[in-house]
Amino acid sequence: MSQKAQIGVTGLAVMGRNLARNFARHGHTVALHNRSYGRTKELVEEFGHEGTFLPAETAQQFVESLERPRRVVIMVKAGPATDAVIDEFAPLLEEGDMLIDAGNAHYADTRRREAALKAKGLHFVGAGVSGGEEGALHGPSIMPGGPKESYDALGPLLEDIAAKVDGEPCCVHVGPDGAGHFVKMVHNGIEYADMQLIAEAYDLLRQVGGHSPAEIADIFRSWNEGRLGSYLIEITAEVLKQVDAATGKPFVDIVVDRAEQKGTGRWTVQAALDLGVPVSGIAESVFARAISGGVPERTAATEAGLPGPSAGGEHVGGDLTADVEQALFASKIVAYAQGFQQIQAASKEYGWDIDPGAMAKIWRAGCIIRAKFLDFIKQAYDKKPDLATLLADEYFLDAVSGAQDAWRRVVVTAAQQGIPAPGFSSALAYYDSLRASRLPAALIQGQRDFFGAHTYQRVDKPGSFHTLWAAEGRPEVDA
Ligand code: NBP
Repeated sequence: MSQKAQIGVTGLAVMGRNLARNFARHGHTVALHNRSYGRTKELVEEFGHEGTFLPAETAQQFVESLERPRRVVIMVKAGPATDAVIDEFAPLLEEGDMLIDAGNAHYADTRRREAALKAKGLHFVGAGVSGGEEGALHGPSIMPGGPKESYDALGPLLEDIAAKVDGEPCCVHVGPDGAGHFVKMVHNGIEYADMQLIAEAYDLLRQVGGHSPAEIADIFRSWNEGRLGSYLIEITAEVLKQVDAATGKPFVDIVVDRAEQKGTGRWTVQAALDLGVPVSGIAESVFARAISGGVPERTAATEAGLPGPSAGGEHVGGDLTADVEQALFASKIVAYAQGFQQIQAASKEYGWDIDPGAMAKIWRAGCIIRAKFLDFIKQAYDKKPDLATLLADEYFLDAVSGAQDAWRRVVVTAAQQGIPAPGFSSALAYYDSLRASRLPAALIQGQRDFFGAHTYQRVDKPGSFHTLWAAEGRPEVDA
């Protein structure tokens, strides 16, 4: 075969197909492969005119059609399929070639695969890709991990097809081994939190404010013009204004109110627990979905007639819509602050040296959580790369302190009216915990020392101490 491809894609379902087309549309010759040849054939028949494709029926032909170092993008169902593809391709590749897993892999799998392939002289790049099928075709946000040398050979191609903001690509080398997939996972966790907070805002505007879905769509549309401007706010307005053609009812009213939580949101919380990072916003959003899907429990609660508040009451002290906007913005800041803290903790744990500002930069377009305020996150980390929490940055401090009275009113109204707002209330609790000069953790340490001799530290002198709780006078000893 004379003509060689700069890059190849194996796995040509919706994501792989669109990525391959995106590379071709940018002038790259793209080798194509899929387990079953039908998808490869279909792609060439339907979209062959968009660029230069080299379809291959076998893995061997595919590998032979690639220039060296070979760049093989794997876009298959995450999990055992990825291992199957790696096992098939690794023996056909040569030293310095690259396998790029662009699926939604767990970062621990990516670490394992990278280590195994490194031993064989191959580069393995776990690349987070966000933006769904539209993003894959028109410009996703790309979060590649793996060895830095592989980014030198691969980065320019990825940057070519990535989304752009002011000409700058939403793609950067995140860090070694699993760093890219870790950041993609946290991105998805933040997405969960953002969606939950938006849903709570809608619920309050509907149940307390008495607004119709169409009116709330207008409110979201106006918020989208301001500091909350983001893809998720924009599509929320679209979903809320949608009317069901069959019944004439608002679309949101004909959809079963059970959300799924199988994937990366859950992984984010599991990883956060291991790292000891309180991502309460993301956790609440995963749990809220789990509650929504808990049909037996919800049915039992309805049948038992769990009562709501005896008196409803009004939202007092401020305009509900303006207050909900403040609560939403403040809670969103908390969710992002927690997500970035998790990225920083993992970066430290695994020695990834991730630049948090660069992550905010590559999320500004192409991905689901693209939002205006990511510019401010980028600026915050540019000013202070080791910022302990975003809430300490001037912009976010001002935003949250300006929002806090409204935020509290919203949480009070939700509690008084019996409307679940776990995202808003847990974000507020996190904010109050961070700013507290004393936390009741002191009492917990006392309890732990009482029943388990776990010791405690004193506020007035260094060292570890234990109180002899059973002894007369309960003397304290150095532990
Ligand atoms: P799917 O996740 O539905 O996977 C289908 C592809 O995997 C087909 O090409 C299929 O080949 C191949 N495959 C399977 Br299944 N088992 C295989 C095996 N044992 N060996 C070789 N190939 C195998 O495709 P998708 O929806 O395009 O998603 C691809 C990846 O992108 C996934 O990891 C997914 O999580 C991720 N994703 C990301 C986003 C995003 O927003 N970033 C959105 C959607 C998906 P076949 O044609 O022969 O059956």
